[in-house]
Amino acid sequence: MFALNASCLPLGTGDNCADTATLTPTATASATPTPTATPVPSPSDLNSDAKVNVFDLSILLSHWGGTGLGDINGDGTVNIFDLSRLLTSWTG
Ligand SMILES: [Ca+2]
Ligand SMILES: [Ca+2]
Repeated sequence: MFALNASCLPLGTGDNCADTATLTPTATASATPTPTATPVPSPSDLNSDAKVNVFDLSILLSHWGGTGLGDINGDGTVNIFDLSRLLTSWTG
């Protein structure tokens, strides 16, 4: 099919006025799944409820001076430094 081109003067068979523009398929963007951000569990979330609040504070205080649970910074003792980290991570 020839496209009407008013600015073209047909010569010979008129092929010179043929619409030479070819349709090139455009790449369609395929839907790529967007990775969902996985919340990084806070080490201050001592009871693993995805919040850092009074319950975690209670756990920390109940282990105060000891080891293990509540030792947020992993230095072997539950102390003011762990409390500081917990309060910094406080979500309420
Ligand atoms: Ca918690
Ligand atoms: Ca500690």
